[in-house]
Amino acid sequence: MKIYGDTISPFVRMCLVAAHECGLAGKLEHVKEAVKPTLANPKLTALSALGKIPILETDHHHPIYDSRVIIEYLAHVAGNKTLIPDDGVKRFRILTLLALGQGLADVCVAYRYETAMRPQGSQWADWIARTEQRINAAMDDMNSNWQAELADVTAGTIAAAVALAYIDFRLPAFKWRDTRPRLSAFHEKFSTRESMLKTALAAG
Ligand SMILES: N[C@@H](CCC(=O)N[C@@H](CS)C(=O)NCC(=O)O)C(=O)O
Repeated sequence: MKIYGDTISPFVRMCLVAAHECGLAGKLEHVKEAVKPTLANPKLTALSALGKIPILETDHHHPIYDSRVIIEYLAHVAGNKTLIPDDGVKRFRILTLLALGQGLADVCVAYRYETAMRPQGSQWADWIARTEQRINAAMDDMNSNWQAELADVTAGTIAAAVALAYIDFRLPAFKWRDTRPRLSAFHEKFSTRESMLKTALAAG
């Protein structure tokens, strides 16, 4: 299997962390492919009309995306039943935490595009303010309402941990730890996992 993308993308990193947690990292070749929001990458658009990363190419050359589907595929291939549990109540709680973590990453990437890549003078102040609120609200929710789920290693906690690491790396002005001690403790512990260390942004 191959996975296309750059670890700086939180969505790519979520998949790489999931691969480690499933014991599949050794079977997944990481093909580094960068993206720009205003330029199509022909290698990627040949695999996915959307041209976004990550894209996984199976051993039978079928493209799979997006990151949520790739994580589910990896868990399926590994026979892993803990990343996305089968049990109804637990399953949908974890999938909702996954949506929260991926949604947080999504707005953070959009915020970065708007504030660091869009030409000065074309930036939309109201959108920036609303997006800051959204980022803070998502982290407040994680800190207040997900304590039980944050104790386990699941697709949900992988998404949360990687989204927070992206904020540390790209949007450090958020200083999110100060008012969120439970989320901070979760992240500190989760970041020591081998899956996180092996995919650390500094590790390339
Ligand atoms: N929902 C997608 C989001 C993927 C995504 O937004 N990837 C960004 C990089 S972090 C990308 O490819 N951006 C390039 C573009 O928008 O053309 C997923 O979960 O995989």
